[in-house]
Amino acid sequence: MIKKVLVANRGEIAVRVIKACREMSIPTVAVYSEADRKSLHVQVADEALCIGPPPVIESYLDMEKIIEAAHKTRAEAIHPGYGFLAENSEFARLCEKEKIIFVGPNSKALELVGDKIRSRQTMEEAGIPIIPGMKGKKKNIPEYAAEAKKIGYPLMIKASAGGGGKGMRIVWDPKELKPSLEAGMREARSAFGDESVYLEKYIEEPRHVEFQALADNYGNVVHLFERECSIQRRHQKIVEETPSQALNPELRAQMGETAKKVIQVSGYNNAGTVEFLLDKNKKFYFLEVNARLQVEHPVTELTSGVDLVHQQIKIASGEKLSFEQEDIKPRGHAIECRIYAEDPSNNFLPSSGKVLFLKEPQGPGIRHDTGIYNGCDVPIYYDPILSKLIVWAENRDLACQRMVHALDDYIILGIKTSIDFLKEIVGHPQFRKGNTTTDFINAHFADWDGKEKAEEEKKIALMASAFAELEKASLGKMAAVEKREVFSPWLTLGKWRIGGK
Ligand code: MV4
Repeated sequence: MIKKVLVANRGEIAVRVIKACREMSIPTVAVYSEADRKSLHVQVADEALCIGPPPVIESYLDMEKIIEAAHKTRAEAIHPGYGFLAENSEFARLCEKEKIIFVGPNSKALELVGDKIRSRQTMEEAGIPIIPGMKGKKKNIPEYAAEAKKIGYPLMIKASAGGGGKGMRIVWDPKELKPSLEAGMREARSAFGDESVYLEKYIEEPRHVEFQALADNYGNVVHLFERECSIQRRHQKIVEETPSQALNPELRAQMGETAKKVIQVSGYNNAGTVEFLLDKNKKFYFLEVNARLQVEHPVTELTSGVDLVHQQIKIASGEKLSFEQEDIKPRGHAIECRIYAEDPSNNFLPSSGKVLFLKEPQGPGIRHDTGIYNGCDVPIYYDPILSKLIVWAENRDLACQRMVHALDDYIILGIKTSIDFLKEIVGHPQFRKGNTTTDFINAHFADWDGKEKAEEEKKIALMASAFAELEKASLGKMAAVEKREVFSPWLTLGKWRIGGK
C-alpha cells in the first residue's frame, strides 16, 4: 500500500481525499498557495507546504513545484483531485518519470481520452455508438463544408482538445459554417493551444448521463452505474443524481456494458467516467471519458456503498479490484447540490470574502463535503465551489424532500451563495417529475434573479426586528408579571415557573 500521499489540490476535494487517506492510515501532505494558508485542507493534512503565490499558474498548476514538494516530503504518490493537473497527460508522464505514483490513469490513456477526434475514431472502430459526424482531422473550409453537407444541419463544432463545453458552437445554417468554424478554431487555439475542431450532428435537448467506472491495472473493469447530470448552467453542473429517471433496467445494462468497453479499449486504469448523451428517443451516444475523480462522485458512493477514493488509492497501489460487477447492487436514491460562492441574483458573479456565520445541515442521509469553516476566507482566485450537499433516501421523492430541508437548514453568511437557487430547482414541479434535460435551467430559470427571494428576505428581516421589539415588550411584561401587575393565563398555567408559589 502507498505510504504517503501528496494532495495536489485545494478546497472540498482536497479535504475529501485527505480524509479518505486518514481512514486508510496513510499520512498526507497538503500543498497550498499563499491565499490558502488558513484553508481547511491545510488544517486537516498531516503536513503542509506552501508552493507559491495565489495565481494557479504559479501554484496549483506548477508541475515542477508540486513534484519538488513530493520529493521533499517523501510522498510516494500524488492525488490530483479534479481540475488543475488531474487530466494532464504531461503531468502523469512526469510523475512516471520521477517514480511518483500518479493516483489516476496512465499517461497514454490520458492522452487518448484527451484527444476527442482520436478517441471518437477508437470508439467507432470498437463498435461504440458515437454521434454521427466527422472522422479524422480536416484541413480547410471546403473539406469541412463537404463533411457538413453529409452530416446535415443543425450541427455542432467541437474542439478536439476541448470538453466540458469549451469551444463548442451550434451551426443552424450552411451560411454560418465558415464564420463559426473560423471563430471555433481561433477559440480552440487560444484555449487549448490546438486549433483542431470537428463536426457532429446536433442532438436537441439531450440528457447527460454518465457511468462511473473502476479499472485495476490487470484489465478488470466494473461500472458503478450512472449519474444524471443534465441540470447545468453554462456547462457548469449544478445538481446531479442517481439513478437517472430516463433509464430503464435494460437501457441501463446496455449503457453500463458499453461504458466498460470504452474503458477497456482506451487501455484505461483507475477511476473514470464515461459520458453519454441520451436523445429524445432514448438513443445513447458516447461523448467523452472524464479521466478523474469527479465532483459528483458522492452520489455514486451513497447508492453503491463503494468509497471511490479508497478504490483509487488501492488501484494505484497495485491492488486488484476486490469485487465483481454482480457485487454492485445500488440502493435508494442520491442527489447532490453544488454550493457555489456566487450571486444568482447578480448574474452569478463570483462572491468572495469571509464566512461570518456558518450553520451546516445534518441528520440521517445527509452528507456534506466541504472546504469551508466558520470564519474562513473565500479567495477570488479559484473555482467558486464551496461545498457539496449530498442526500440519500429510499426513493427520489424522499431524497428531494430531504434535500430541500437540508438546504433550508444550511446558512452561510458573509458571502453570497447558490443555496436559494438550488432550493427552487429541487423544489420545481418539473424537477420533481424527473423532467431534467440539459435545457432545464434555460427553460425554467432563464430570468431568475432571486428578487422575489430578496423581497421575502426583507420580510423576514422585518419580522425578526418585530420579534425583537415584541421580545423587549414581553420582557417588560414578564417583569410586570413577576410583580403581579397584569393578568395572564400563562401565569396561571406556569406559576411554578415564573417565581410563583
Ligand atoms: C453536444 C450537444 C448536442 N449535440 N453534442 C456539452 C458539454 C460537452 N461535454 C458536450 N456537450 C454537448 N454536446 C452534440 N452533438 C449538446 C451538448 C450540451 C450539453 C451536454 C451535456 C450537458 C449539458 C449540455 C448543455 C448544452 C449542450
